[in-house]
Amino acid sequence: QASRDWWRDAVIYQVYIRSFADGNGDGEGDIAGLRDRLPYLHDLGIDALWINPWYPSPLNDGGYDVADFRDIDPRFGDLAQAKALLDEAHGLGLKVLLDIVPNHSSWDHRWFKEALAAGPGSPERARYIFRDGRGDDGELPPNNWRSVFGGPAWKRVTEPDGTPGQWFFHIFDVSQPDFDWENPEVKAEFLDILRFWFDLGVDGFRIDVAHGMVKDMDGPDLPYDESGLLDRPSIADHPFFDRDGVHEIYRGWREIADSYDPPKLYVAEAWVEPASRLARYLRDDELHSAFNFDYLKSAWTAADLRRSIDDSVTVLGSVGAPATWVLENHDVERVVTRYGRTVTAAGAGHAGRMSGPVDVELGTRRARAAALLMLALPGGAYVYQGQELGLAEVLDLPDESLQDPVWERSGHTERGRDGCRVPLPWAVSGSSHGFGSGGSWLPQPSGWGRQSVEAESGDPASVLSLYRSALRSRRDIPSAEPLIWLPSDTDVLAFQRGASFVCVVNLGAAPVELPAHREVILASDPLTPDALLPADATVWLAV
Ligand code: TEU
Repeated sequence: QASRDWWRDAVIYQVYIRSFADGNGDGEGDIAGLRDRLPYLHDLGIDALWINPWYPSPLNDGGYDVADFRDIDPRFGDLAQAKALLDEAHGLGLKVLLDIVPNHSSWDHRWFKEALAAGPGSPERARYIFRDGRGDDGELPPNNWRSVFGGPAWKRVTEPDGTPGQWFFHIFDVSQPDFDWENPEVKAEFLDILRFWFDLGVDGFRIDVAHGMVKDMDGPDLPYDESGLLDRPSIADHPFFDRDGVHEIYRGWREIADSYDPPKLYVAEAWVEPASRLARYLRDDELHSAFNFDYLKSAWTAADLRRSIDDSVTVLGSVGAPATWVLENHDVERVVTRYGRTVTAAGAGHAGRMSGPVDVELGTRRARAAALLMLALPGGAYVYQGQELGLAEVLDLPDESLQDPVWERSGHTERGRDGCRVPLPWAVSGSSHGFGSGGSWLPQPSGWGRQSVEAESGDPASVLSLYRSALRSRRDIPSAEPLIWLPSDTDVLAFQRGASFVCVVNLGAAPVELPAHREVILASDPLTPDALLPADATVWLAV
């Protein structure tokens, strides 16, 4: 990975640190646990890690409520351990990306406490978005905007003199006040935070809500649907998502990244549609790459996947950015469950969750096929911890264990995102299946040990073995060769990369024939006795 463009076809493994591995036995994952497991990640065959927020935080939103952007939460470790982790990862040839959260802080951040104490009109308040309320006594929020997690996007504060006062704005949880990005102090602060981590040796950042930050606070009231939720920007000229001004910020950030040798990397988490809007972020003087959520949201059909693949390759390619492929992250339902829904589309819900019966066996076959498809496509790919074990969404967490603010803020109508954040099973048996000696902060389901790293490592037919083989064989796919579609049935996707590599995915219900004179490199499921590709399976072929 000596190349400066290592990220263009990298496989990046997402570490949700709180649930990865617990080194100190407090029931929460930590840096010590991650350091112990670096050899596992190295053997898996990934190129880089992206670590979810590990900063001091009350963890109201899993650490996306940051109280100090330049430190580590004591539950996860300290800066010395972070440095040691970076050195060890680099020693194994793994790059490390962190998660930066520039749209908001925690209400425990020193700046926010100062803002409350200093009162209306102060420079301290000007770092956030405070406004007077409507109504005779300012008792109504400044407008009707709602939080992504449910409820109003405004919270009234008590002024230092004890009277009810101004309102502050929060796109997400009430404990996550939004910064005012018009304020030069906010801009300067984040440039400094970027340098702080780059100087420590971090290789890049995943940018949280990269389409946020810049707002038109004078914008009009918004038309909400019945549920009152506006999860995604569904209107043109949205007052707080994907505004033009955000691009200027990234031009400043890119200068900093490019001032290092080798240059640092930025990956945008931007729920922006269509692809042409997303492409505006991906320029030589802005961000390098972005998660492909259109692909994540595609249905398990040849038509949908093909359209999404073509869109990404063409539109992102036209601006010189690599396509990226994402099936899971800490916000969405695990792919085994998503593709295992026997009734789809109905009730597509918040945070990518749906309702309806799940066939885990079917979902697992599709998830295996989807993994081989994703890893055969040109560009970079992301793997969320546990995806390589084929973990399903944990749908039956007890109510009292749920931590995601979505559960509370939606008035208990949405169960939230905890089901994909359950601590990993490392061992067949023992305390929390090898996660750590002190239990696990979310309860693990029964049978979790069968999907542990230990169990799957010894089983050549496991999802883990499939990922290991695929990540190894992927290195032989000519990365510079574009995807060329081959003629196929409507329910089949078939393409080649270079002269010798072919990938075939069967999304139909019946087994299909494979191109002749090819040798099987890897298949997500065994071929039928007469060498047909079964339904919901993918095969890699060589001449
Ligand atoms: O997510 C931003 C986002 O737009 C969502 O996918 C959101 O999580 C979902 O709609 C909630 O139902 C990022 C982080 O990935 C997420 O974990 C944080 O909660 C959020 O930002 C706030 O920082």
